[in-house]
This record gives sequence, C-alpha cells and structure tokens, in this order.
Amino acid sequence: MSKPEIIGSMRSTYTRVVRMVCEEKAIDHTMTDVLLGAPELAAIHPFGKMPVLRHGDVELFESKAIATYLDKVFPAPFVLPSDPKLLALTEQWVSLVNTLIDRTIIRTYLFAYIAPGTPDGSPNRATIEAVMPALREQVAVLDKAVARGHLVGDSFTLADINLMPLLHRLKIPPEGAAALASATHLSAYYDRHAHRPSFVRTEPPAGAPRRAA
Ligand SMILES: N[C@@H](CCC(=O)N[C@@H](CS)C(=O)NCC(=O)O)C(=O)O
Repeated sequence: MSKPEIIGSMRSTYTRVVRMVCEEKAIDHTMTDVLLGAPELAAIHPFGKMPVLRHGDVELFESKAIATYLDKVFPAPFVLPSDPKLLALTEQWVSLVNTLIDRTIIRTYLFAYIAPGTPDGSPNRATIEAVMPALREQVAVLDKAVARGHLVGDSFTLADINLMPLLHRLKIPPEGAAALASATHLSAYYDRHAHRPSFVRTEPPAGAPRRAA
C-alpha cells in the first residue's frame, strides 16, 4: 500500500498532532502542505478543514480519527494505551482540549492576534481581556493534570501529543506566555516534552502563525 499522505499545513496545530503521531511511530509518510481553501482539503473534509489523510483507498478527516487509524494500522510504539481505563482517560483529555481548550487558547486568544478583525489589524484587546479569565482557569486545570509528568498514566500518549502544539502557540503572545510561566507543572511539562524528536521535527516554520493555526 502507498504511504499515508497527510494534507494540511505545517502551521496548523491539528495537522501537527497527526504529524507527531507519524513521528512517534516512525511511519513513513508524506506531508502535503496546502493553504486553507485548497481543493485537496475540500475533496475529503466536508467543511474544508485540515488535516485530512489519504492512505490507499482510505480517506479521513478529524485529527483524532486520523491518529486512531494510524495507531491501529501501524505497529508499536502505540500512542493510545491498550488498558481500557487509560484509553478512556486519553480520549477524555483529547476531547476536552479539542472541544473547549482549543476554542479558548487558539480560536479566541491567539486569533485575537493573528486574525483580529480590527480596522488597523492591531490585536483585538477587547477579545483578549474577555478571554483571559477562562484561559487562566483552563491553564490551571492543565497545570494540575500534568503534575505527575503526563496527562495520562506514566507514558507519552495521544493526550500529550494533542496538547503540545497548542501550548507552543499559547506561549507566543505575552499574556499566554505569562499564564504558562506561572503554571509551574505545565511549564516543566512543556519544556521537557518540547525536546522530543516528534515535537522538534514538526516545528512550524518561523514567523507569526497565520490563520491555519
Ligand atoms: N476537529 C478538527 C479541527 C480541525 C481544524 O479546525 N483545523 C483548523 C486548522 S488547525 C482549520 O482547518 N481551520 C480552518 C477553518 O476552521 O476554516 C480536527 O481535529 O481535525
């Protein structure tokens, strides 16, 4: 069968999650870097979002579904625990991050900088001020959750893979950097896992994140 092809953007956090899964599992794959609106995305994702995957006759959208497919189809190491309780906890953290924390940190806070919607393109201060209480609360929850070094059990799972790209973006603007710095466990967690080859090898291109974040 052909190599899996990930279609997305090197600047996209969700694309990075899937790329990290490939790196963790040493899956020989291709990365097709596209812009939002690309026909390659619309061909697979009903709303044109990224990432999408093509592997033989398999076409998939949704990063969690893609990550699960890759983990099941390719051999160890596995990013999803086999133990039912640890698997459920992994699902729990992926879901919380994707449904709530991503919306706060990326789609609201970071976007107030990169897609501010202000007349002069300056950061949207009203949005930033409004989101900071929720952002701090969610950072505090994550800080407590990673106190023992991982989100789930004692190994690096998809739950951690799914969080790391988001923390990378959180620490770019000043309020996010301050929130992360004041969360002792979360900062130590980020600094330690940022050295993993899967994270280093998927570093987005330098420069301000664009809307694909
Ligand atoms: N739940 C989706 C979210 C995908 C998503 O929102 N990706 C962003 C880039 S990181 C995107 O395509 N944004 C463009 C848009 O929402 O129109 C997943 O996990 O794959």
